[in-house]
Amino acid sequence: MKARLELARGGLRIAVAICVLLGAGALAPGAASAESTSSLEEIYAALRPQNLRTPTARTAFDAGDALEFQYDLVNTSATPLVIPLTDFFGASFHLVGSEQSWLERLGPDPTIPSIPAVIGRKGTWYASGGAISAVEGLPGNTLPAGGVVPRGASVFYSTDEFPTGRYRFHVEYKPVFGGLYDVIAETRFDFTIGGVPPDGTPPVIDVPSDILAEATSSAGALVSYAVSAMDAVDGSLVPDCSPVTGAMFALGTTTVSCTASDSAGNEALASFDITVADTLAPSLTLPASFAADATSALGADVTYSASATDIVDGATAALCTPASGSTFVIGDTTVSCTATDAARNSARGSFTVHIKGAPEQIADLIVLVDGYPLGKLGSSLHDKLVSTQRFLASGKRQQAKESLASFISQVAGQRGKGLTPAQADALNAAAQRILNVIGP
Ligand SMILES: [Ca+2]
Ligand SMILES: [Ca+2]
Repeated sequence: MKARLELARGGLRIAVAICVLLGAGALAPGAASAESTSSLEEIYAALRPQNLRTPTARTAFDAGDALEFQYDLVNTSATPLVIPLTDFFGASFHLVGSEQSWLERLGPDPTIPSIPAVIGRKGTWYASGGAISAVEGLPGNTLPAGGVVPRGASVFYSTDEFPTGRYRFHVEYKPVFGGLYDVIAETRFDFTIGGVPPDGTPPVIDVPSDILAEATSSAGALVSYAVSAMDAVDGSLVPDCSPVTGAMFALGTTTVSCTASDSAGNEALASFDITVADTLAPSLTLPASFAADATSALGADVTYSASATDIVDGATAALCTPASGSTFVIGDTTVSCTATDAARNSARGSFTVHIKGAPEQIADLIVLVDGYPLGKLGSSLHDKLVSTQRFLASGKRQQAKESLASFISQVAGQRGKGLTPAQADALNAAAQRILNVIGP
């Protein structure tokens, strides 16, 4: 099959010839009848264009030379393709696909001045002009895994029009099957026009300075970076880096290695380090300062809750002095706490515990008594507590204890009378505790 298409664009004459070359030996003739035929989807999915080349293996052309290209359709699946005798409609089977090709001028200046719209950088030009009947002769044959159907797609350009330089010719092959299958596979070929000297200089990769990132979990941190590469001939290139930008980087230092290759195969390497560290201290959770009543002359046993969490380490011990459960002496005690993560970042915090001695507790007790509606009892309970206060203030402990004992005795006598049992019990408990605090 041979199709010829001629296009005229801006005075440029382009002739395309697409011919199918049935390669001798590429196809094993037919003992396929015993095998089940491949589905169209399998056939279209397996065939890919590869090995784009010029017939004479030339990669360098002079102005005026005809450019001609060939490629192969290769069975890229791991199993043989068994081509059916008839197609979906019962007609003689043939593959239908389309080819799309374009020419790209490589290097810092991608323009081809005299051929503006047709073959600009990435400008597309449909070499096939649409559907082609590609593989006549295949029905009933088997194409083994890796087997090739040689394809000739010859494109003739008036290379007089081309600036000297490096070029890349692309061919896309798009199998078409009722719109059901829509995959494009590409092959490409680099060549020069006009005696361009070989490019022996690799690209230059621009990598960032070493990066320090804060860990956001025990897994490390997601870190993004920007890398670029420039080649004197090919222009801007996209480097290939590992680990990729945006990846999770573990705690510690990871070297990111980048490579970039130009169209002449010169490779550049560059690297930089990403260090993920935990520099943030744990977060302490401490109680607010609080007060408690002494239960003896020694003070009171106090328990409290202190904890810490760290972004990286999770729950972290909070170490406090005095420890929870210690006996706190009467007066103010500062509890100092620290929490240290595995990276030795420390957080510090403190709170105050105030232990009330006898005078303060008596003052509280007076407030309590004064809050009760005592009626006939009048101020006798209040007065006994005030006396106790005065004796304590003047260092007369025995008299203070006697006054407080008298208070306790009156409370007991009024239980269920001038005082409710609950009131009497509360006053008695406080007074007994104060007695303990005053001591022997
Ligand atoms: Ca280069
Ligand atoms: Ca930390």
